[in-house]
Amino acid sequence: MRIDIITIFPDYFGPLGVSLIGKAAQRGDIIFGVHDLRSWAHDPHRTVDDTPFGGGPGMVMKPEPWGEALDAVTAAAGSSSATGAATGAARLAADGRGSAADPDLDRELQPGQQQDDGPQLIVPTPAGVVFTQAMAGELARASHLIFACGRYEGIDARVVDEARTRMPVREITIGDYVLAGGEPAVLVMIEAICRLIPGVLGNAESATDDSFGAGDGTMSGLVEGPAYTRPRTWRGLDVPKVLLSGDHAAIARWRRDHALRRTAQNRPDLAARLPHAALSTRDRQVLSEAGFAVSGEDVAH
Ligand code: JFE
Repeated sequence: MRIDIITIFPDYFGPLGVSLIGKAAQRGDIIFGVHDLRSWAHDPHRTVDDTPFGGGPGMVMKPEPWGEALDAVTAAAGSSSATGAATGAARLAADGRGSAADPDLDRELQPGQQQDDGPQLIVPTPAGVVFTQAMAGELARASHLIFACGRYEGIDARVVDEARTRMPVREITIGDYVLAGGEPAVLVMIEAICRLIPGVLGNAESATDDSFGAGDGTMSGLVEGPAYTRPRTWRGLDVPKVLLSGDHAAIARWRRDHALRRTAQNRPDLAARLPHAALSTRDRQVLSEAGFAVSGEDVAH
């Protein structure tokens, strides 16, 4: 997968060079291009913002540098350079101008990887659709993602309108809070997406192990229960006995009870969406004891 990021703060993306994602980039499984938007601002002050038409506070990002940046990044990626594993060295190009010179090598398709589907643009904004695990899974199958990081009060709306005439565009929020710009949202999305790319995570099963079977990290609608490791006793606190019992059915039941309890207490929004048919009598009892009103529990009186 190729990932381009356009930002006025390229240094913000240093963390992409470390941990799982840094290693995937070193292997060439992910090719990053981090581009300074000001490279496409041609006045002496390299201006990227201007006052809003219609009035109002703050500044808006000018469309011209964005148009040129997207032209350059879409052209430079070409077709086959976006399709998969690079054979060469790691790239985390913080080049300020677009890493236009990625060699256009023939590359084998990896299992689970599809043909080049061209670039798609992702624009973080508080006005976007909410980023989900399902969306991360879809984007992990893409061959080329371009992230556009706004600042100030956002980007002139014509940039997205024009981009939509030539590529898929998603405006995405990572949650209901207002950041000062798109950069942290892009780091969050890249982490969620890249851990789902086959081969990026050390243990291929781990990305789905964090589920209770949905395979998409959503745990069939439940949050995770608590986890423990050694020592068996720490500061007078014991690991729950059942986890040491070797009784796999009892362990599974205990984990499900705790996942149900935490979901009821912390995420009533998720608990309300649990499919009725997927809940056993025991499940309903656990939810009910955790203070969650299970629909239908008192129908038969
Ligand atoms: C930008 C800002 C006041 C935006 C247009 C670009 N989940 C999430 N929260 N915040 C963002 C994403 C985000 C993304 C991109 C951004 C915030 N800002 C700041 C300030 C109003 C805004 O709405 C600029």
